[in-house]
Amino acid sequence: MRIGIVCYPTFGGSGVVATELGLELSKRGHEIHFITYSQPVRLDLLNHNVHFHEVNVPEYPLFHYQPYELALSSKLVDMVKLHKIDVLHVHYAIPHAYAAYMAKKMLHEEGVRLPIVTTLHGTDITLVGSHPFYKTAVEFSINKSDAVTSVSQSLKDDTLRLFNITNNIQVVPNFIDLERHEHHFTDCQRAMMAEDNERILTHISNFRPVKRIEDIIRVFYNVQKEIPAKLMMVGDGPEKEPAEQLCLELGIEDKVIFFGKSHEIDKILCFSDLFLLPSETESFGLAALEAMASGVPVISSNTGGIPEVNKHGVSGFLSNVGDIEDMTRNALKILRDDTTLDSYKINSKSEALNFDIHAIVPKYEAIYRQALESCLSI
Ligand code: GMT
Repeated sequence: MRIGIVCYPTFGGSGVVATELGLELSKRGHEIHFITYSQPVRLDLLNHNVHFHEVNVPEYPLFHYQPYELALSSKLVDMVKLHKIDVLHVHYAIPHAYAAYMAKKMLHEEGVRLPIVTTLHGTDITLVGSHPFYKTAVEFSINKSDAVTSVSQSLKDDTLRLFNITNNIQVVPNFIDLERHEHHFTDCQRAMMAEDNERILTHISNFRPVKRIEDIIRVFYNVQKEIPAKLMMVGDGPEKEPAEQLCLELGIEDKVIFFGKSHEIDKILCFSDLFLLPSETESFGLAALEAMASGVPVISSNTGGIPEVNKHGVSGFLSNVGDIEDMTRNALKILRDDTTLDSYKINSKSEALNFDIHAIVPKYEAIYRQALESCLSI
């Protein structure tokens, strides 16, 4: 199939999922066309099966807001016609599903049928999409998609609760390329980060308020009072500076390393002992799955789709949002001795097997085929 993929090209989870999906589909013989405003961060390999088409939005002083949806839907029409794209898969409803619907309608005028598959990722539903300013358009574009998927059962439930949905939503969980998370380096270079007797705790995110960055610092503060430890903070966003300030106030600035955005997530996870994800809401928690695939147990909140990924008492522990004391207790339970830590590491890796890319991607292929058949039969 020739498949168009629309996503946010940044470090966010939805862009990562879309990129990994496209790359895997290309390995399975499909021709992939990424259509977005810049080259996705994890897309470093363009070849005869993987193409990138940039959406340009010319600046014009009359516009207070530059019309990205308009530019995107025009580009979609042009690319679908030029490359004979069979199906369009849009990740993150806003504004992608809406722009895709407009493109579909324009193409229909020219006798071209284009099925649209929309994948809901989380904040497009829970934080942004359900806002009264967007809700009508988001609901419309979900209902008008030829197929809709959500990355967890929890997100599906949220979508049905928050919107008037007349379309079927299929749950297709996020996935992981376990091969990529096998550590191929003989030395993780752990010694560069911490002393032998120190545990390494890690957090990776976009440092938005929803990630509850302060909770991470406070859990770590409690942990390092009990056992020698270091904290690796990976990513960037509005909560990074307040977090650095808090570390200074607590006197733990020497024990916390702020990396900023990194392309070396696998190396960082390679020397990590524990991953912290205390989010306010999380439709899935891809970062937790990436940690587990690298054999890193997870201390997380029990919100949204996280319990579908992190199994309490197996791959780590779940606590109520904001329960710093419970998260501290659980972290210490895992980190207290090497034998216990090793058993959680093994468990995390085997839980990650449930999300093997080779088992999940065929589900998307089946959805594309179904959408294509039903769209052509109308
Ligand atoms: O977590 C973020 O803030 C980024 C956001 C995104 O859309 O890129 O992530 C969402 O999609 C990810 C991939 O499906 C999920 O793993 C994250 O849980 C979800 N984030 C939230 O629901 C807050």
